[in-house]
Amino acid sequence: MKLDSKIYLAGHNGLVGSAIMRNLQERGYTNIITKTSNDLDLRRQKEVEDFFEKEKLDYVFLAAAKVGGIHANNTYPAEFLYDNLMIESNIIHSAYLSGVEKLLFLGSSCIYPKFAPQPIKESDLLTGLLEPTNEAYAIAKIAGIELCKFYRRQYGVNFISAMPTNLYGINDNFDLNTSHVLPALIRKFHEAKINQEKSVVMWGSGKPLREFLYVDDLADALVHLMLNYSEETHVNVGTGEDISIANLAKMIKEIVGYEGEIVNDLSKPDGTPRKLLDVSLLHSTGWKHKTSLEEGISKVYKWYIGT
Ligand code: GFB
Repeated sequence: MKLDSKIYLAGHNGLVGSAIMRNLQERGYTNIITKTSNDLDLRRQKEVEDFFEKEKLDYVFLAAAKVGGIHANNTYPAEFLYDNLMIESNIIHSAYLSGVEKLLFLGSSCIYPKFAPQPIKESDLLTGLLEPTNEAYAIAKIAGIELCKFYRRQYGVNFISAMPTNLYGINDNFDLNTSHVLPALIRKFHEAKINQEKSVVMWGSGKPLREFLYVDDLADALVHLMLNYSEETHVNVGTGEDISIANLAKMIKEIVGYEGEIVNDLSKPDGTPRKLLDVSLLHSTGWKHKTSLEEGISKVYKWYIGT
């Protein structure tokens, strides 16, 4: 990828896309193409094919997706399946038709079986049943990986896939109904501190274990893979370390400086008990994360309160 290569960044306004944009700009890339969803609806095949045909793109980062936390996934499975299938099918097929040099597709660690052995290896894909709360999203993302794999096998194109663990960072979604746990808890503790509330509600038992990666580290890994990795196997991207939701809540509570209690809402689902990624393939390509969880949460909290 040359500094003036024509790079299409799909999903540039999102958590991941905006971090990829920062990373590409820091590295000196100058020809980055973006489109808002008003200008280009990625679910419409004709619009996407015409866009690729007209633009003659060299590289594609496929970071556009319908995403959300456990509640959103569980409540809107039709949209999570349909929107994601359409977006990835249209982009991957159009990239093939228009001769894109390399494409990177982004999945998610929820593609793996609910009870996969830990830490989860790339080869554990499709070896067991999925977690029901995010089955629709997982099926869509598995289809995306398989599209890249089979287009590569049948047509010889250089399409690769990366599977990030749970992400967080600036530009995250802080809407309590649709967000992931980390931004939700930052918001809840912050508001409880300001309003001097006695307690903050944590969904579920607090026992599930999750691995969290700072999104700027993810973006750096993705650009690294675009530059250095061209194999069929999708690559797990994570830190290799996890934490219980209860301990995450304690950490965020401390960083925010809230002094009240944490109470459980057991009517909310726990989801997968654990999804820690095996990151040895990623490390073998020469990349490792830099930001510790505490440091990352502090950065996001500072950004959230606007300092
Ligand atoms: O981050 P999260 O929504 O998604 O929830 P998943 C992680 C855990 O945190 C669950 C608990 O056990 C939640 O019950 N939790 C505690 C909370 N308090 C809260 C809260 O206030 N808000 C939220 N959202 N959770 C998603 C998948 O699963 O992970 C997606 O649904 C995707 O498909 C994404 O893979 C990365 O980690 O359970």
